Amino acid sequence: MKVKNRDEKIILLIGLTVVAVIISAVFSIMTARGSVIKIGPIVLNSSQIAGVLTSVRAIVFIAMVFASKRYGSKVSYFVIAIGVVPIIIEFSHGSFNGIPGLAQNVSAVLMVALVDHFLSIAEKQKKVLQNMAEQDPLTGMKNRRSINKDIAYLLDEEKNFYLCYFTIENFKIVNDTIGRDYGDKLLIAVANRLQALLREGEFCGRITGPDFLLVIETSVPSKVIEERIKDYVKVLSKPIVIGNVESPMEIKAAIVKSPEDGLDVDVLYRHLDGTLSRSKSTHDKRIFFYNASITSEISEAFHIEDRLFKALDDDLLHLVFQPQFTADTKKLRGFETLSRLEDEDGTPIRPDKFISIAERTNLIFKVDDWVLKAAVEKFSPIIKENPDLIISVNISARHFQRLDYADYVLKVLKDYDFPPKNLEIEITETAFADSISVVQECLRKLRDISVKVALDDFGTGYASLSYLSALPINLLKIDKSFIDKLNVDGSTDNEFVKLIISMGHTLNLEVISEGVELEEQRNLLNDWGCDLIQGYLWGRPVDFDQACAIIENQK
Ligand code: G
Ligand code: G
Ligand code: MN
Repeated sequence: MKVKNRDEKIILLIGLTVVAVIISAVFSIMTARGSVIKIGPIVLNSSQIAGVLTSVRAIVFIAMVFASKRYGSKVSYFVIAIGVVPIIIEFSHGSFNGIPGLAQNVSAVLMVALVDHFLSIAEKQKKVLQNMAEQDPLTGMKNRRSINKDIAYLLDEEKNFYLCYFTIENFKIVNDTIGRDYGDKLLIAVANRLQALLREGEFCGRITGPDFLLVIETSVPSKVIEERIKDYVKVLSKPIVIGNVESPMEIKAAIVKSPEDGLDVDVLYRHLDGTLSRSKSTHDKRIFFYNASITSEISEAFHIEDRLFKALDDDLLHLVFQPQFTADTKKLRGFETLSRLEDEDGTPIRPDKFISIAERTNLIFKVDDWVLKAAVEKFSPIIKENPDLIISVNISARHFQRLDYADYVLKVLKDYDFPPKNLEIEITETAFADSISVVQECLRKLRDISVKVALDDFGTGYASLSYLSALPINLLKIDKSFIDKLNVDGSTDNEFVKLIISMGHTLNLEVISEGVELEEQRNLLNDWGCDLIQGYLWGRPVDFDQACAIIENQK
């Protein structure tokens, strides 16, 4: 395409040059001879003809400069110079008829120079704009647009290449805690590290935020490329020191190769995204190659998301309730509300699966709001008869991004006339991963209106004594994984569970054990002072009518 364009330009330039030379020749002859031309009734003398020819020639010169940036002006000067030669010769013979012609040639030179000058200014500006559109202003690297253009070129040329997407996993934390200026400097340092590593056949750019893309043009097998990428990850993962602040670098790399993994920029990026989201849930690896199972996981997630959407619209989501009892006397304390969803053919979709998919989209807000309303609505009349019963619901950590969440809960409770003291909100430790002060504020508001708060899956996350004592929590739920490991003959796991129970009591919290399946487990927990028990031993999750029957049986 490019070559054809250049050929066309050269042919045009040659054509224009011939025209200019002919005009110059006629011009010289006319001015030298002082001829008269008759075209029908029109009679033109030599100076009139010269005027017409000069104007036409000027237009041809301008066209030449436009036709070729490189040669247009030079060829014009050459043609003008040839035109001047006969005039100079005439001067040497003592004839000065050519003076007007000389003046016109001088003005032609000036005009060509002027047009050429403005054209090169315009060209420079175009280049600057083009650079701005294709350069990342922070790091000076190629931006997404530019790198996509290069990838499209490689695809067009049917080259073999790898795309390697590097992301700095801890960038958000660094940026939020140390500051944006520091964050910017960190990105520049990473860009420099990347660029310093580049070899022939490799180029890179910044896609967005802390995400960089390296393109390696080669057809060597993935195993060899993995070694090369390991080198990159090793260098990029070294802590970065700016001023006197050192930041660890948590780098993950996702890789796709073309043509095997895709023949289209969009498909390659989609596979990179899938590979990257797989990498987020794996903590002991840093380099991830795309494979087809990632696509099937993504399409399964799409399917579940679709099903969940439909379920919310058509009321297909439903609830089950798992009883909780006192560990010693098996007195009913209340129920944990758990949501259930089935596929079109009736097979259950695992709740941890659809909940985690809902959490990645904004559907979790709708799911949890629906669950809260449905649970409160169902149990509102029951609570009137059983004023000590506690109904707990699981709430995703993402709700705490809503500063008014406590007000929202209060409004729901009012709408369904449900006493706040009979509601318990279950949260997991991931709620504190983002901003503890916002969560604290929200939990405090909930406690102020007498809603209870339970800390779910305790022991599996980043349990820290300092936040535990700072948070307004009522109940610690010991995760099932610890209960599974209890041993009548004694073990370190036993000691760990004992420790959680006594720590909970020191902090004035009640403690419940989840997933209690065996009488021996219940005995141990009861001996150690665990307050409450939830598990298959005393009750599986049941539907609302069965839950009501359990309540009746207690009386
Ligand atoms: O019983 P079950 O397999 O449903 O629970 C799986 C996980 O899903 C548990 O961790 C539970 O807390 C969570 N879960 C169940 N229902 C809901 C819900 O309605 N909202 C949220 N956020 N989590 C739920
Ligand atoms: O994470 P959360 O605590 O909300 O999860 C409760 C989950 O544990 C639910 O999926 C519930 O069905 C399940 N569960 C509750 N008791 C038992 C039990 O005794 N054994 C097993 N295997 N699962 C249980
Ligand atoms: Mn729970």
